[in-house]
Parts: sequence; structure tokens; C-alpha cells
Amino acid sequence: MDKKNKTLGEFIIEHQTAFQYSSGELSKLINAIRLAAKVVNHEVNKAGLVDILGAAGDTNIQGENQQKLDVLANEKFIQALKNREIVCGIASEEEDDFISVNSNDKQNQNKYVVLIDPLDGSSNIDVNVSVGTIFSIYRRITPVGTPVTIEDFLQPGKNQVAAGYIVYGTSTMLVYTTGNGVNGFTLNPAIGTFYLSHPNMEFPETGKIYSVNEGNYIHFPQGVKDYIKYCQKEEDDRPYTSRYIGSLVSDFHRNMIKGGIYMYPKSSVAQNGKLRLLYECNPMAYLAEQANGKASDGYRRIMEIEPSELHERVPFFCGSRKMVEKAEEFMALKP
Ligand code: P6P
Repeated sequence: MDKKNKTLGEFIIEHQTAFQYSSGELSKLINAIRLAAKVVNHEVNKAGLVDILGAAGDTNIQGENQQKLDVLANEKFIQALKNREIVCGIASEEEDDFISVNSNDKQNQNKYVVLIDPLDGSSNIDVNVSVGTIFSIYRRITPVGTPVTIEDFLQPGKNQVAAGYIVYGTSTMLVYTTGNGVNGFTLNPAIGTFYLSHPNMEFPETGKIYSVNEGNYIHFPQGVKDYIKYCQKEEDDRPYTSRYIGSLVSDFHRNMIKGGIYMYPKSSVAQNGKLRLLYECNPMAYLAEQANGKASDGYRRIMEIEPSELHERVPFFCGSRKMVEKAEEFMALKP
């Protein structure tokens, strides 16, 4: 077990031999994320003080009002990733299409593509509720030195080489995996350093918290309605507690520490739910499985899904393994 208070930089160096590819490449990837996280954290923490709140006036591909902080976070992460000679392509919730990153040298030897939700839960910005950044990293599958293509991004989640999130909450944390468990680092804002505060994070096998927007109850499949009523029934260790922040990263983070399930199911008004497969569900599913949890669309493993487009949505059930399995039982009975 790694001792706490190790810095993120020390941790990366000590663990880079466990990274399945070149050791230096992981350091560059995580360091780019770390830098952008500190810049965005600074802006998020002062959002109420400067004229950075409110819609930027534009709408993104999701048809949602772009908050200025969305735009800023997107720019900062793209800039940080572009500046490292390691990434050949970037996809973002805030960008209609993927961005091809051309290396300074003629032969673009960069091997990684990164998919990001630069500021998830952005509707919470104006009400001072925590938000997060989510990232997902793959090795490209098309030949190194050729232009990156959509195929490099449309990989199933099981191909990820790293994934994580930054949660801008009461403290700012970077939580990530490279396939050898999940570790959480807390930022000391006074010195701008992330310290290992949560080594080897794991979901409790079960829990007593369920997270879902019950305002959509009437539109849910019967199996989801039945599972919610199961959670609310006075029996055994139930009723459970309902906790829903409206920020996936925050709900996921709390549930990983305390035990719980997060659900964004399909509904009669959203046949594929709301969450994006590539830059929300897959990275969170990778983290969940690395933390002995589970992630499915109610029927199948999220990380087995073959993506067909950059911004596709999937239903999402994620958290403590036994809670996800129980929800899947109800879905199987009444899809
Ligand atoms: P609703 C934020 O927009 C997000 O993608 C997740 O972070 C969050 O859990 C969900 O959508 C909230 O959506 O429809 O419940 O407001």
C-alpha cells in the first residue's frame, strides 16, 4: 500500500513501470491532465467572483447552453494536451468533431487519443455545486505517422489505457487508473501540488445509496420503477438513502467511498438515456471495474459496447457490484 502524502509526481514515477507502454508516455499524459486541472480549478473556484458565469451565448453539439466555464475548461484541457508531444487526437463534449493534433516533427509519432468531458455537471456552476472533468485515454489503432481517424476514437471501453476524473468539490481531487487499481490525489491549493490521499480506492460490494433523477420516474422502464420501489421498501437493510447531486463525477465519487449505485436509465423521452458513452460512461466504467464495482447499460457491460458515433448516448448503471446486479435483475424481468 502506497503511503499517503506521496505527491502525484512521485507516484507516477514509482508506478510507471506498471504502465503497459513506455513509462515516460504515462507521465506526459497525466502531467498534461494535472496542469489543466490546476488551471481549471483556479477558475472554478472564483467563478462567482468574475463575469465568467452565465451562458457564453453559444450552444454546443448537445444543444445545451455553453457556460463560459465550459468553454474555458475545454480550451485549457485541449491546449495542455496539444502542447505535449504525446497526443495525436482529442475529442470533447464541447467539440462537434475530433481534433487532429499534428506533431512539430514531420512524422507524427504521437500514439494516444484523449476523450474529455471538460466540465461535467456544468449546470451546477451558477449554484455553486461541485462539477468535474472526465478523461479517457486510448492508444491509436491506425498506423503511427498517418492522420488520426474516427476509428481511433470509436474503440470499445475495454481498450482504454487510462481514465479518470477531477472533482472540483470541497477539495479538488484527481482520481485515475491505468489498469492497476484506482488512486485519488487531493490538491493542496496553497502550493499547487496533488498528494496521494485515497490509495487503492474500491467500491464497497454493496451500499445503501441510490442516485437517480426521480423527476423522470414516470418515463422510466417498469424494471427501473420496480428497482426504485425496491430501494424504498422497508425490508432487510432498506429503505436506502436517495442522493443525487446532478453531477456524475460527484455522485460517482461519493458512491465509491460510501457504497451506492448511480443510474441514468433510458426512458420514454430518451431512448438511450442522456450520458455519453465515449467521454462519460466508458471512463467511469473503467474506474468502477478497477475499483471492484460494475458498470452496465442495464443489460450488458458498458466497456463491451462497440461505439458507432462520437457523441452517442447509452443508459448507465454504475457502482457497487451487488447493487448494479440487483438493478439488472429488475431490468431483465421488465425491460
Ligand atoms: P439530469 C450533467 O449534465 C450530467 O451529464 C451528469 O453529470 C449528471 O449526473 C446528469 O447529467 C444530470 O442530468 O437530467 O438529471 O439533470
